[in-house]
Amino acid sequence: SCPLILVLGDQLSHSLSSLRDAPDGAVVALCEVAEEGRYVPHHPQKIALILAAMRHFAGELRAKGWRVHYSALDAPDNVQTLIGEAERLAALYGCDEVRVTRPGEWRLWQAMQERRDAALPWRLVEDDRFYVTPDAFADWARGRSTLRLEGFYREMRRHTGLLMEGDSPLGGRWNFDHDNREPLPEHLEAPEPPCHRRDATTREVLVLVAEHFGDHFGALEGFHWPVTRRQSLVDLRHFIANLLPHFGRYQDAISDDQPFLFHSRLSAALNLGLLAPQEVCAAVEAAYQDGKAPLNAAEGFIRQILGWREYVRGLYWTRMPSYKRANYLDGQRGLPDFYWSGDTELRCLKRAIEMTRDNAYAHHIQRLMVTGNFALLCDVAPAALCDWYLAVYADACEWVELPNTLGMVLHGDGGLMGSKPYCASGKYLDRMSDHCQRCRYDPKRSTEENACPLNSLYWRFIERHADRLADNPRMKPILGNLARMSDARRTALRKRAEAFLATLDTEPAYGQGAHS
Ligand code: FAD
Ligand code: DLZ
Repeated sequence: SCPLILVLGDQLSHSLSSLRDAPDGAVVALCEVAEEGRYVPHHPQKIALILAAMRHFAGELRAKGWRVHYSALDAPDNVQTLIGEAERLAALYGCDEVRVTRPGEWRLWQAMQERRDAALPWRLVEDDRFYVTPDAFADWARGRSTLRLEGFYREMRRHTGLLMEGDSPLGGRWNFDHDNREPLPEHLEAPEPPCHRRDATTREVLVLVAEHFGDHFGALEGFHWPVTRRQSLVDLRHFIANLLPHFGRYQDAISDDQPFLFHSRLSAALNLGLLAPQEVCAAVEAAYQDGKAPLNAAEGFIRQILGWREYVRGLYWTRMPSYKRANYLDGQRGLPDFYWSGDTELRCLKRAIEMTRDNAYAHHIQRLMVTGNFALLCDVAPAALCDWYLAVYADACEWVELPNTLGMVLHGDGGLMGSKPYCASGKYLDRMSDHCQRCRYDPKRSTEENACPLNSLYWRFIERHADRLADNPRMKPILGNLARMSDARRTALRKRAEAFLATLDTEPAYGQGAHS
């Protein structure tokens, strides 16, 4: 007898805990199943990335001597769910347990936990590819009234020694955000991302995905994700050599025609396990120490991975499953239809959605301050927005998507993650992007027919939540501005916002996501 080791599509690391100390004869299973492709309508590039990476990883495991069973999506006996297929294979190979590393979603974790004492028991092992385990995060969180990133991040810097000089941060500061808020200068162009060769395996997957998931939102043509560790390392080297030096400075910039700017595009490779966060942070620290990147860039980047990425994962595992139901600002609107087409006259949203469609990617500020901010100002229901973010990005895994969407974008957790809602008017977009110059709406106007809708929506949002936000010291100046506004101005803003909202076609409002 022997275990069946189920390796999921985002567990493609040779150091994976479930593969450690496996007895001779253990069978490793990788299963392509329709259910994982459809529980939200994933972007075809995301599905192609995962299946191509799984197929390449299976090949590498075989080459290392593992006994591997690979269930292809169109295999006739495939039962098309992860649990069902693993149990079928365990029976087929006479295995006495299914072993799996903690999955990245509560949905699967719970289903697996429920089978711990079944006739064919499932055994979950901790995923130690992160800096912090959920238990260690829970220890840190215990007894704290707020769980802000900053405190967690400092502790992580001390713990790892990254960018530290003894007990002090290099450069004397923990945070160089102040230097990292420049819009893009007019003629600065970021280098193109590396173009990876599509071998026969990848080409086969692209055909398969077009056939099975061609009805999902998203274009396949521009697929250029790294599908192996080797290709991921090419992307990492490209980032360090060509992008990191500018990363900090233009971290918050938004461009009408450059989708990637100086961002790394490493999130998908990291989340699938093709790269380890530790090696990425070490490479960035080394680039700083070799004088190849300034400190504000290195610190800004390391904070995203050592700080935000670990922090949101900790929150996810300590707060689920109730976290997913939180809706502090009571958003009830369905998702505007144009999130699935880009068919809107708001230039910033149009471009962010088109880039998402073409690349299965939008950078952080587009996610937070364009598609996120608009949904926040329009009271979109968290479940509707979360399903969209989980579907459309190649890097989307619920452990990282949910806290970012529900917590950071929608303030749905009432301030656990962010000390105030990240709401912004058209002025912010005008300052940080070049969209407004090409938009039919004017960011400097608020109530006229050609006024940027974000301006009136912003004040409607502040008015609607004034009571909830009154005790928040960071909201006081904005609430003061609202209080000083004349009644006539307030009414005009409210009217303009309501008139705009009435023109939005939305999916039916719903309180529960498709896969809740
Ligand atoms: P870079 O800008 O180059 O940043 C470097 C790395 O830092 C990223 O690769 C990522 O691993 C990490 N990182 C940066 N910001 C965050 C963050 N806020 N939380 C966690 N890690 C971060 N990231 C995902 O990996 N998967 C998601 O499903 C996801 N959903 C998001 C949804 C919303 C609404 C928002 C606002 C953010 C989301 N993010 C998500 C975080 C972030 O936007 C992406 O990690 C980033 O845009 C990926 O592009 P990049 O690799 O070029 O990032
Ligand atoms: C996202 C995804 C997709 C589209 N397909 C598969 C698949 O066929 N087989 C698989 O093992 N994993 C897939 N995944 C990733 C899983 O959805 C992911 O492992 C869980 O959501 C937990 O993070």
